[in-house]
Amino acid sequence: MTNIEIIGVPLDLGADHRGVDMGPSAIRIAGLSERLKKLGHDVKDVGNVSVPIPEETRVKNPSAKYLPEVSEASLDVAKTVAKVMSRGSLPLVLGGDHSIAIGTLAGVYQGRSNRETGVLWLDAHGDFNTPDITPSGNIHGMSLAISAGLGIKWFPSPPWPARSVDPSRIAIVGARELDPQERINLVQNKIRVFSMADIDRLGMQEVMTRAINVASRGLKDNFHVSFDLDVVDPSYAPGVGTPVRGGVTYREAHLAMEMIFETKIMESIEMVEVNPILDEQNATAELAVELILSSLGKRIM
Ligand SMILES: [Mn+2]
Repeated sequence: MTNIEIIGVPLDLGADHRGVDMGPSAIRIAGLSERLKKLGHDVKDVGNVSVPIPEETRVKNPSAKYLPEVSEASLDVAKTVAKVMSRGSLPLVLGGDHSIAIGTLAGVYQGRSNRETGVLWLDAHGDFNTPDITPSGNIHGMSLAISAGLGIKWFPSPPWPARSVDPSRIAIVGARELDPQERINLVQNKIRVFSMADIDRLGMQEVMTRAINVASRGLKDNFHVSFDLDVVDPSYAPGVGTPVRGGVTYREAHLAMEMIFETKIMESIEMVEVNPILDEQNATAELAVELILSSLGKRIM
């Protein structure tokens, strides 16, 4: 039994595209809290962090769109996540676009008494751009780089931790669409990327064994899970902001989550980029709930 606290972050400014702001509602409507309780967990929903909407603001810097707004929202997310961890609970953060990870990871860092965490980043993309190299200016494509310490110029410390994630403990799983400069950035920072090609050749079980080892330093330290629903093939997860075909299958996604549960050292988790406007009968939010349940102990037998 785990004490779980659900935090919604209906932010879409990092994607510069409407729809993912409704992600937290869609995931809740799919029965998240009741189904977690049925698994035997103690669940509390702390509600949504309040975030600005695009109608009330405008883009000032095209290479880091809505940066002041995203920074401010991230501070609130960080505070909320840190508070949940200080109560000994596991934060379950619902996005929103993937820029919310900047706040989540800063909060996890604080919750770990200012120690960097490791992270399993399940995503079709690397999210390892910076404002210097981004083709789109959308911060949801930069969140991992910023959390790994490449964002000090744009997210100055304090109040930001210089790094909230240890780059040697980052494992990206399921990548299949990287920007050219982003790829160079990943290589230069020695980030472990397990692409779809690796999953094809090695299988999901071997890839996850290796990825978990990277994130947890051989099961020696807790880690964070950042799950972008676009890692799953669009045939199973149509309701995402930036679908890319050739993703992981329904069973592979569950296997990954079941293996995460078996480690018993997942410390925090976020599910992001569910876009109900593009979804079919809430299938993607439903999948998000199922995957959360697998990561928290649901088994077939
Ligand atoms: Mn992402």
